[in-house]
Amino acid sequence: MMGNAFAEIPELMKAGTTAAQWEQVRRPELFGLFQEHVFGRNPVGRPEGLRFEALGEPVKMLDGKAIRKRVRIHYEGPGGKGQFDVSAFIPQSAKKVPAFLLVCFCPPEELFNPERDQDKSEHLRLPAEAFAARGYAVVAFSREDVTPDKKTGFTTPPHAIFTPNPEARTPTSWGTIAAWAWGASRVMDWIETEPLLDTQRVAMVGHSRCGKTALWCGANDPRIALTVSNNSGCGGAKLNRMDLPKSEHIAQITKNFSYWFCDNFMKYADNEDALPVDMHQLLALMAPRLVYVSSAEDDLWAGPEGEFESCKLASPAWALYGKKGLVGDAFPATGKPLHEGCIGYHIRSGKHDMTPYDWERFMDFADKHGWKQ
Ligand code: GTR
Repeated sequence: MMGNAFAEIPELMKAGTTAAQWEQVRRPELFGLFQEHVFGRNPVGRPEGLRFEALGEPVKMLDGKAIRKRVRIHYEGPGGKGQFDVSAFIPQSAKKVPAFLLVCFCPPEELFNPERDQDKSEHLRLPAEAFAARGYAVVAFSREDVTPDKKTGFTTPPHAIFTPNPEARTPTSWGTIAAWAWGASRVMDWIETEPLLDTQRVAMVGHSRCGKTALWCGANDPRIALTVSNNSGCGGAKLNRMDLPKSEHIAQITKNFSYWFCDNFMKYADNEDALPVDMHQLLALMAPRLVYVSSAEDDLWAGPEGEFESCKLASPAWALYGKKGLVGDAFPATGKPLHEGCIGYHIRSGKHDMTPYDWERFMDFADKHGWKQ
């Protein structure tokens, strides 16, 4: 794999595949390959005893332009009980509000702190005023609240609840990204109970390792109408078979973060060509729903060209439904988003991050595809 050339990319589908064949045969086959070789199989979907506890009364924010609600999600299974928290920032509106379901890095209660003061955490990069003005809610949870970002996480919930004996893990047992994505679907379960939110217009969003999580959640959960992966790179939107020497490869990600994936994924370190799938096929699992991929110019570790090529190669899945995937063949200029088709893409200047610029583009894309209030 040299000089930006592609190694042979696994085919998305055979010529002549129809939408029905895609849904009944090819999509399930691809989904199964991602379970078996990349992320692992979830032992549970919506668990028994799932319940939602309101944490206090809703609090007004931004002079009453929005409210913040806090909720604790409780669940149980063979190995005991688990819980994690959600913070929802919901603009005032006469109509049901579309929402971004955000898997984030800090405790969610820090994100929409009604005082919005002090610390340096990611909440300062969440443009609350813009969300309120444009009519978008943000429902956030912290990935570490679902399961810790370390290998020992397999001995804590939800792994310890649904796979109680870590010794019994197999090469296809779910990894940490799959558990985070499972947590996001439980947040979606809560969203479905919240009358202020528009359950038909929920976008799953994450940055970096959480961008990988967003993609796996979108592939698993058909209720996610738009999946946004920001700077997701290796194990996310970036094609593994594209030779981008400065970007992260499977050998590096499995050395540092083996537990994010199922054990089978380790087999593909320095052996990308043997992996039966590549990441354009992950994006295609979302068809005909909306997908958005965003890159940053200085984020060579995530491989912007590889993220873009995935969008191009996934696009025939949308054609099966008479829709357009990515519209635009050439890698776009920085700051010139591609928003025409059902797959959106932009690259901004700057480093690995998710900034107000990125959020504004996600909202532009959603607006363009009929989510504008
Ligand atoms: C890096 C990792 C990337 C990306 C990033 C992040 O260290 O190599 O794959 O996920 O962490 O999540 O910030």
